[in-house]
This record gives sequence, structure tokens and C-alpha cells, in this order.
Amino acid sequence: MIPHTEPEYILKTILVGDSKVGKTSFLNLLQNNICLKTNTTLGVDFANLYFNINDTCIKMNVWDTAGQERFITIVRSYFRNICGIILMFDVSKPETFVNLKKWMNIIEYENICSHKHPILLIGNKNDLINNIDNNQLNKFISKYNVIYREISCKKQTPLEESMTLFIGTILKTLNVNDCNGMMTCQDSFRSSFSLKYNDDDDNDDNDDDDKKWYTASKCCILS
Ligand SMILES: Nc1nc2c(ncn2[C@@H]2O[C@H](COP(=O)(O)OP(=O)(O)OP(=O)(O)O)[C@@H](O)[C@H]2O)c(=O)[nH]1
Ligand SMILES: [Mg+2]
Repeated sequence: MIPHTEPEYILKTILVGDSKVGKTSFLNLLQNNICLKTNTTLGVDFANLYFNINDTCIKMNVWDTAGQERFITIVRSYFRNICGIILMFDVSKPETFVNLKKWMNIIEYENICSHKHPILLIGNKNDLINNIDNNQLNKFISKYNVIYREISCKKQTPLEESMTLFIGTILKTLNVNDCNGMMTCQDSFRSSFSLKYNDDDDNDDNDDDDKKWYTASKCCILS
């Protein structure tokens, strides 16, 4: 639902994991509160989600990526300018858990920020038999310092608590890092066309100021 108030923050996130683990179902559940029938994602889809946390309106852009190997080159290019990652596996299929290592390698390799982005790890399909070794899971959680939640899109597990925690963790990093994947509304307006040129004379009331804006894609330099 689109809120009446302007969002105070815009968070750019990416949803990744093997094919058929339930990424698109998860997004549908967040958007429509139901688990709709899905088709496999071809390349990358996009969705906007809105959250109201402590009276603060937050807009989350989510790239819903294809899990199929043949799209990996496209998917890799969407890791730029993000501030959070939702990583998913299927608790009934151990191979999707084993492949998390591969996804973590990609996440770390494609990170162009100087800091790590918060990760929400979702073990989906807990309506089915859980075939994941708990020891391995706990090791993974502490090694990569991820938030972990087990859900079932099919059973429509409530997602508010997980998303609030994930967003809260992302917002905390605002105080520590300037991240290109997280913008205040003012930033969003500014970066929609450029980043400000480092002007020597900040006080001049020059109408030509706009000419000093230039486009850049370097991470962590929004100021
Ligand atoms: N049993 C069960 N099935 C689920 C659950 N969530 C999703 N599914 C089913 O799993 C299949 C794959 O779901 P998708 O959401 O399309 O998976 P995906 O990760 O987006 O797959 P790709 O787009 O190919 O990467 C569909 O048939 C869903 O109905 C769940 O919690 N439990
Ligand atoms: Mg999909």
C-alpha cells in the first residue's frame, strides 16, 4: 500500500537465493499478505514496499532476482548501491543451504561499499520437513553475522517482526556509514540526478551552482 506521507528513508535491497526457494512468493506475501502462485523469475523484477516504523515512513526498493544459474551475470550487476540483502534458502532442500556459501561469496565480491550490509537470512518452507543440520546453520549465522528467521510463505507466516528488525539494523548503519543504498528523502532528490561537486566557495549565491552537479557512482560519498 502506498502511504499518504513521504518516506523519510529509501532503502535499496536485493533478494537472492537459489531458484524455487520462494523469493517471489516472499515478496508477494509482503506486498499482498497472501502467497500467490508464481512463475520463475527471468532476470530481475522490482517491487516497492512501504513500512511504518515508529511513525517513520520507510520505502524499500527490492530487486527480486532469478535464482537460475543462467541469469547470474545479470543478477551480479544488481548488487551495486544496495544497503541490505535478503538471502533465502529452502529448509527442505539442503543443497539450497549449501549454496548459501556461493551466494555469500558473490555478496562479498560485489560489495563496493567499505562496510558490510545487513543480511536477513530466511529459511523458507518450514511447512515441509526440515532437512537442515542445526549445527551447520548456527555456524553460518554466527560466521556471517546474519539475522535468521524461519518462515513458510505457504502458511503465510507474519513478517512484520523480521522486517522491522532488518530495517532497524539497516538504519543503525546510517549513523556509522554513508551508504549509497540508503537515502534520506533529501538525498534521494539529490542523487536522482547527481552528487554535489566539491565547491571551493560554498557561500557564493551563484545561479550557476546547478552546473557544479555531476554524476558519479562511487559508493559511500553521499554527503
Ligand atoms: N511448500 C511450500 N512451497 C512454497 C513456499 N513458498 C513458495 N513455495 C513454492 O515454491 C515454488 C517456487 O516459488 P518462487 O517464489 O517462484 O521461487 P523463487 O525463489 O522466486 O524462484 P526463481 O524465481 O526461479 O528464483 C512455487 O511453487 C511456490 O508456490 C512455502 O513456504 N512452502
Ligand atoms: Mg522468483
